[in-house]
Amino acid sequence: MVRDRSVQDSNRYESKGSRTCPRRTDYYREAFLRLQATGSGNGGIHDDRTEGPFNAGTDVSVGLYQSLRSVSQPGRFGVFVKYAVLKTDPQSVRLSPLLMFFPTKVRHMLRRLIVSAVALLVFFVMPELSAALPPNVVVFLADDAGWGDYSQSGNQQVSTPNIDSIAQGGVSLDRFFVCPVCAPTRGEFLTGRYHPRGGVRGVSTGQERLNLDEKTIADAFKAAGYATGAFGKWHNGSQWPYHPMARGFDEYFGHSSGHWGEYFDAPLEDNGRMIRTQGYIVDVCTDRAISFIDRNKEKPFFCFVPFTTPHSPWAAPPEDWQRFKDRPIVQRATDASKEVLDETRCALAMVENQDRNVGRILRRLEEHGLADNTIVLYFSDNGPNTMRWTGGMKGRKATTDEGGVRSVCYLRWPEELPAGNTVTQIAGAIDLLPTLTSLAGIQRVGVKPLDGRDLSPLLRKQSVTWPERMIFSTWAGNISVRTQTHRLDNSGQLFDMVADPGQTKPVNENEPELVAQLKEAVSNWREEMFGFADARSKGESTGGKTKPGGGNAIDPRPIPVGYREFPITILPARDGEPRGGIKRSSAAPNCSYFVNWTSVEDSMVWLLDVNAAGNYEVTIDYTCKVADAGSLVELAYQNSRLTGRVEPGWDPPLYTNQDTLPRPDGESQMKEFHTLKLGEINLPSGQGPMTLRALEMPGKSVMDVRRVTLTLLE
Ligand SMILES: [Ca+2]
Repeated sequence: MVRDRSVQDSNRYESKGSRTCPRRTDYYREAFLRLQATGSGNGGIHDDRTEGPFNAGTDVSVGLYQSLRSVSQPGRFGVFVKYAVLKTDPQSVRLSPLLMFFPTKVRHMLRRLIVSAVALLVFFVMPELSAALPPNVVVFLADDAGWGDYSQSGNQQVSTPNIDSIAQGGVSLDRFFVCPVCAPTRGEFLTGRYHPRGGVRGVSTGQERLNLDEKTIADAFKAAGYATGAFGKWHNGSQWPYHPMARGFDEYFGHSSGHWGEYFDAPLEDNGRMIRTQGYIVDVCTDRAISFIDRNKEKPFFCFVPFTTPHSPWAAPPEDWQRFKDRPIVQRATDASKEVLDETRCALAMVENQDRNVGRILRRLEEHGLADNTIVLYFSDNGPNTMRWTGGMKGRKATTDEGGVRSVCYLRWPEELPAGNTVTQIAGAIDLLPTLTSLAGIQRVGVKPLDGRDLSPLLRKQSVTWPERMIFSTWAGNISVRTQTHRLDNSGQLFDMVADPGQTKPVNENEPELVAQLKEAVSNWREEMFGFADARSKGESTGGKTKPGGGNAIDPRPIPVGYREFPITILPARDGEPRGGIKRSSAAPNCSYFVNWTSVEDSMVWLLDVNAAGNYEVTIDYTCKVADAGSLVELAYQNSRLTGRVEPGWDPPLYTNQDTLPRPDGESQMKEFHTLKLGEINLPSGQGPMTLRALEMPGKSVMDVRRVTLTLLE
């Protein structure tokens, strides 16, 4: 297996032509060519089972390959020599015919001597080799943190030394643009392409899903032999094969929804199964990321840590809130009249908790001796979720103004990139896939054209020609476009972002040509993304193309069910449609549950696409007033039916231990749901609605429903 992998890697690495830094296999090959020349002078080490210079001395090669990861760690250099000598069969060393007259014993000794000499030589070139190891990658992604939420940005009300250290030890991308909301930014990070191309059109009800024909950055790192894991909020599709473990991640822990109602002792998904955790959600997800790093420290890894904060609910750990609850807020939002000071305090308290968790991971990289050869990236997915300090920029989350789409972006790689570098060229989330794959010297997977650029020449401070570019932002039918110097906002006003970074004085009259050029660019971009060139209100027909984002209509793409490799399908209320009197527990569907089920006329529906026909176990996470227990419910899909009773009654109070501040109106208070085993149903393959309704309702209501889970049985 190991040998196969080394050969695969040789092909993969070899095909990359434009690297500025030689990678593992180049050194590997070079070392062996050198060693061959130094060996017996007649082929050196040779393995007759394979051909070509690369495979010569395969066993030593394997030893070298396996040792490359460990040599970057102090005190482990000797492992290689021992391993190579033990591993190599001296009989595979071909000696010069001139030496053949020596007795067998002497020839064997000579062979062993050559192997040892080769091993020692490789040992001495190891320091050089270690510099060429593929870097690990750790990507931190904040949720709803604004550009202004860090001390590095000049916010004196918050202290983020660990996050700041990434910028100080590497590169800060000064004008880095993400999307106005969460799922689109994640889609752009994953694909290097503008999110409408990949079908990401909203943040809930299935609209957040990234089309299955898109390939992700994790696909690329996984294909290159990296261990890959994601720990936190996913938000680009929950059900397999939209699930992160079908999008290039070997493992996944967190929640795949747009927001989560429990930040303390949260129920979270552990590789497909819901489990109850203990502690604060960011601490818990960081624990899992650290465990992943510990388990994979011997091989290259790609560790994605999409934090769930400071997205609401307003729930900060008590020790962080204690520091902030009475803190004066003196740096205010651009529109200070709309700032809620306690929300600012809570957001910053959550950012400080996040900073502490970034520090835990950075320290663990140090402890493993991996810090120098690990690319660490930190950015956020949109502007701040409340009006708070943004350094004077206009806009917040969900707007296409500068403050809604500008994020910090810090990237360090101590072994390769100069520290303290500020890149002033505009850049964005679309650039991260081409940049990270280029830095790591790996190929991307997939052939669809990228919108992003490889920023690595800028990160390396190389002098390159860097053509002018435009970066587009869109949400809910609004589009703005940024050049290096200007922004045309969604209403067609042009701002000089150098002279007027707060977008206070339109300069349309002074720059009619630029206005016309950018308006045309927006029109073309809209046509390319959404299928129509004119600005129109959201919700209108788009002739089958991706609609502009916004709204909570159920996405028309059905929910895939029934894959042997991942038999569990979770159907949250978020992705279902309430009919009759049934309502969502909150206006934002993401962490909602169905309530007000008070009639046998009511139903809830999920549109499914059943891949594998077969028997499925059905469970329902529910609550039900004790007096109302005993309803007979029916789950129906095409001609299949399953009925069962809702019992026992289970009516816990809403949690009271979650909130530092009252949560936003659109978000539900959560409670402890109980899992009802409804039974087994045989589902035929194909598409159609799956309906849950009541046949008998002895009390005043049926139940509240958080999720239905289908598990394909053997
Ligand atoms: Ca967000």
